[in-house]
Amino acid sequence: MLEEIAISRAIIDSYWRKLGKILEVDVVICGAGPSGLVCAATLAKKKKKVVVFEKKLSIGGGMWAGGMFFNEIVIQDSGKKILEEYKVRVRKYKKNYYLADAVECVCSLGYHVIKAGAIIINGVSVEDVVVRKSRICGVVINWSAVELANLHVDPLAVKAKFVVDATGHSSDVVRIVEEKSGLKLNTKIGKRVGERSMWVDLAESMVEKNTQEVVPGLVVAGMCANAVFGSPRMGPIFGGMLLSGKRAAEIILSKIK
Ligand code: 48F
Repeated sequence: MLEEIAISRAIIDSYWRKLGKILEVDVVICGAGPSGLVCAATLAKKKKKVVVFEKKLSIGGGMWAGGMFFNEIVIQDSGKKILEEYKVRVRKYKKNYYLADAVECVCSLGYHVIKAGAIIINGVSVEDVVVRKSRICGVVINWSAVELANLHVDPLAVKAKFVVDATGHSSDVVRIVEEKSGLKLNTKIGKRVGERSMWVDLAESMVEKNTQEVVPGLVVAGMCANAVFGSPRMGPIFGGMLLSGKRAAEIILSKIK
């Protein structure tokens, strides 16, 4: 016989343990879009303790819907190799243009993130950071539903050696750091430069270079990196996002003790 209370207790006990595990981690990744997911999988494969906070219920960010809900994504040679590492089936369209099913991409990336040992917490937003001695050393989180309902509920904090802003166009974490920390970003103006209009080739070539530690302890990845450094958007091509996620992980791996 199945009991209602046993189900509730199983969920509470297990979630409680999960939350306990993520209070102090090596890396917090903010946002489970393509760049955040690749970053998480790359770090977790190297045995780093990783948690991904995703404000929506679903992971995948802008990857589900390809371009304008046509759920096919385009990638170039460099991105193709990464998708294949994650067992996504890639089809050639023409030289240097490949296609993959958008849903298969998100599911495969998510599967590998979890199997590599990273923990994904969905429905939770990063709403602030913790700063000590001019270094970002954690994030402040709350249920996304709290923000949606405009409730006055205080958040909780999580400690991390590194934080990755992979929140996409909105670059939420960098905005918070800029507004509240008094720290200067390592961009040419010391602040977020802002995203430029679409220019696929330039945007894709810049995103990996823009993937950097912008203030001590905070690395930017994916579309956030282009928004912070003033590069263009690229639309529904995803190679740069995947490469940026990998690059963010490599930067952290080279610095983390
Ligand atoms: O937007 P998103 O997919 O970011 P990305 O990895 O990829 C960008 C592409 O999807 C596309 C593009 C190029 O191909 O231009 O847009 O850079 O994923 C960002 C994720 O972060 C979540 C958001 O819901 C999304 O799933 N997110 C945003 N703000 C927060 C957040 C926040 N404050 N806390 C937690 N998650």
